[in-house]
Amino acid sequence: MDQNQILFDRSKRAIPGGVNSPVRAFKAVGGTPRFVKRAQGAYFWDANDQRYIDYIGSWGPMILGHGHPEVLAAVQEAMTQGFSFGAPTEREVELAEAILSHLPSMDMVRLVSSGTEAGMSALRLARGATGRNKIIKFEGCYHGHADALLVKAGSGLATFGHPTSAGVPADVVKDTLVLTYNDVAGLEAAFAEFGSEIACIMIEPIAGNMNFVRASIPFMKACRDLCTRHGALLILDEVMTGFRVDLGSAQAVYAREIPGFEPDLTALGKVIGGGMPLAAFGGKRDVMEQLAPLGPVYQAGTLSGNPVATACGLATIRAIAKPGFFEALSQRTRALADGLREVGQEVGVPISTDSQGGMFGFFLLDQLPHNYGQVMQSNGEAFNRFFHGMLDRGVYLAPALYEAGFVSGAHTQADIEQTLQAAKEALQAL
Ligand code: KE4
Repeated sequence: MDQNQILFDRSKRAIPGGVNSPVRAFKAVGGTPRFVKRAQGAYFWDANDQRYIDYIGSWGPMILGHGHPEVLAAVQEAMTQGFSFGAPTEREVELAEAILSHLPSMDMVRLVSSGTEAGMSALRLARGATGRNKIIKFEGCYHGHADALLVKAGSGLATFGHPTSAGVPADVVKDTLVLTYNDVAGLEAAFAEFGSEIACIMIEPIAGNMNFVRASIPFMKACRDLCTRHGALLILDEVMTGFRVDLGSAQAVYAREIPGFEPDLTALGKVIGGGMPLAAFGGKRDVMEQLAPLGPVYQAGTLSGNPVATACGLATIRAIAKPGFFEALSQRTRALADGLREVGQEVGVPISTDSQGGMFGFFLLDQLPHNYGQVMQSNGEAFNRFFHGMLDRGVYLAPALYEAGFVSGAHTQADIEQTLQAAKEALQAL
């Protein structure tokens, strides 16, 4: 009997859809979700004790691999001192200082418990600090499930969004403008029409929720310049890319191409928690000091800065900051991305790929897409067959064509070679 199916049937009686987050249900790709029994390094074992090479890594947090000894030891030690206090601790300060030491754009940071909370709080702060209501996001970018951000593009170019979810009143999204990613003209037109009313742009600098789509240099420069010119704030949602694509996050990648580039606010999550519920948002002092208890923008959280989660995050950041870690991770991830493209060429299936640091993406398209519409031209059926072909060969990729993939410091060259061999066989069987 398939223990995954048994658990899935049982779970569906107690939990909606059998999962605590929709993407885990395999609805996009079909089939039975794998219930993870345990994980170690680059691998996890499912309820049938089947081993998989894990390219999800909890959707980004497990950059060191599962069960890294230094992280495990730090968490075990922290637990013996107490699980949660609802009072400040030194380790929150240490983690805040560690984050700030790698992100020169940030003067201050506030810890929260999820990426949704980070994005939602940064958005409220931007509106509170500017006194404006309108916000700009881009189709294909996901910033968590706060109401104002669950929006799809309106009918026309600079029209306001419509809710993507039931339960979100139209009033809540009436000030959310959804534009096309990498469309400089569309962004300029929106600022020409609404500039003095726009509180912020919120953008994934490398859109991992479109699998892997980079903001072009001209587009990111336009985001920065238009915000500066019109008194709006630029918020980089680096929940996925933060400490994942570079030790300085994606903003460091863009600062190497755009002299002086800095966001006003950044949302972080995933890696900075090392797998525990911890996220953050931060930015310039004059903006951050608008937050309670100093300023008028309220934001709070019972488990914010949780002492066990901060131990996990701090140990993770210290480990990835060691000399050579990111160079080795980037090289291994690039080898996977380049290898997938080469295997596609070899078997005659066009695959375009890209990677930055420990994050990669691939598309069953002969060209890398630059926006959501182009991503969705991918052959979903072929992707699903490829996904299951890889799963059957012990390789766990993201169960949706619009999701990114993640390599950890624990993935070996042998794992990459095994993955590429599996990809060749899975593509040949398409
Ligand atoms: P959480 O609330 O799920 O911690 O973070 C929300 C979020 C915010 N911003 C970005 C750029 C994100 O990628 C996310 C969450 N990412 C998804 C994966 N695409 C998490 C997986 C899931 O929803 O189960």
